[in-house]
Amino acid sequence: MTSRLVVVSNRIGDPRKAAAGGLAVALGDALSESGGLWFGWSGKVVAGGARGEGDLHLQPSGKVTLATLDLGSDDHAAYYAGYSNRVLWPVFHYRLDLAQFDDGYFEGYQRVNRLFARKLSTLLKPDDIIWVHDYHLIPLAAELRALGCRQRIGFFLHIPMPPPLVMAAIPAHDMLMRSLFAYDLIGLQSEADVAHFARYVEMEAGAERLGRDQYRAFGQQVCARAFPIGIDVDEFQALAQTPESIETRETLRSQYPLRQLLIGVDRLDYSKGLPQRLRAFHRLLADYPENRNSATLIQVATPTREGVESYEDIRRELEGLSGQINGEYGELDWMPVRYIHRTLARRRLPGLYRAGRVALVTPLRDGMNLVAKEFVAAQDAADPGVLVLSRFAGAAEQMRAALLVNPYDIGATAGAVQRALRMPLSERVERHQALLAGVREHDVHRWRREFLQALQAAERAPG
Ligand code: GDG
Repeated sequence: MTSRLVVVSNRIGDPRKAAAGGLAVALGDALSESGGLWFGWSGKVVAGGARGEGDLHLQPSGKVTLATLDLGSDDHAAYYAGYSNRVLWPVFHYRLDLAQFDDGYFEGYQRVNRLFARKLSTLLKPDDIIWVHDYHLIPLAAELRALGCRQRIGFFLHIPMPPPLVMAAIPAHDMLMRSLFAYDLIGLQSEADVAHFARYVEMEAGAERLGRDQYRAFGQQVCARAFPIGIDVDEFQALAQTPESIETRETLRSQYPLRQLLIGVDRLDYSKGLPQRLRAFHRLLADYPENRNSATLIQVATPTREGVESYEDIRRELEGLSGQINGEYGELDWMPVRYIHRTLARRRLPGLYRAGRVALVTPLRDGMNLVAKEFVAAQDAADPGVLVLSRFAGAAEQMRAALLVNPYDIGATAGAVQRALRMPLSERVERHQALLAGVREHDVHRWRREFLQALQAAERAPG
């Protein structure tokens, strides 16, 4: 590709630092290969009202230039903590009950998107190719077009696209969907997401379908397709060979020689189904007593979005549930739940995954879920662990060889965990081979390559 790649995302992350988040991990891998410009919020909040202004910092980092903006405190509160995390995140994860529709949030969201567009437009070259990421920045292309930008602009949504009538509950849903048509390409995680998008634009905007993945509405044309995100399998397997990873696995194995480890690794988010998972584990101990004094759940719940009320609530609920299970079933020498509310070093993750007999990846709704793929990549192929995966994770479309569960069905999930713990070696190997082949096939390199090829090839919107 000859054009320069410009990536825009809310946060710019160094994927090798401890900060968790599938987006930072995947984008860091993509950009360090191709070079270019990475533009986003600096992570710094400066005193100030709703300024719609911010200082731009440029910093070279290898082949990539990092361009970051500080945000004023009111802008940050309305755009990030407000509209992004109290409206779009819950609604796109089907949690209308948690959404707080507030006009001030929406105004801040638009103001910051306009600010991003204004600052970014000063850095653009005519043949740049621009790749915008995620729900924080849906209106960015429309704002850039208003400033005269004619470059190709693609958008990738990392979280689910909700069904039309859930989307329609957002007071500004028509404006959000209309602004998606300023892009040349919309990438979604799964076929289910594409179906929701297609139904929305056909029902609510009278869109015309032009061929398999072209849509025409609001006087514009856009291509929308599924590009399931993946991981860098070789990089993750190399990480499994680091001393920290090996030490983590060996320590866990020596501490729990007679025990079966169940592993969960998630941001502490209500979309991840953590209370339901703990209830299913409780049910496992209650209904299948042979697991008492044996099955141990290590749940890492990485702190995230602290200060947003619904996150405080889920944290309290989890602390209560793990205390309850440990109180009821714990012995002097065995605690059923190890609940860790901290971020682990990334180098320790493969060792943790590999020590696990079973991984519990049971979100109530998830765009994709990279933990499921990382778990599979980290296993010993000769004696692999078993993946219990929610059918509501985007990953379930590809990972059919996992034990798929409905995480709302506590009894059935406990039954699947019981089956996973007792699965014969031959079945574990067979399922793992199928899963690993899929994780390799749909890796992060393919995701990036296919998205960028499709963006290059997208028919230009008129204008
Ligand atoms: C969004 C979508 C989509 C977790 N705890 C620690 C840690 N992690 C890492 C995992 C994994 C990443 O964070 C989490 O990725 P997920 O895909 O599970 O979830 P989200 O953060 O919600 O990401 C999601 C993704 O975007 C990509 O498109 O799959 O559906 O919601 O890589 O390993 N990393 C470290 N310490 C931890 O404690 N170092």
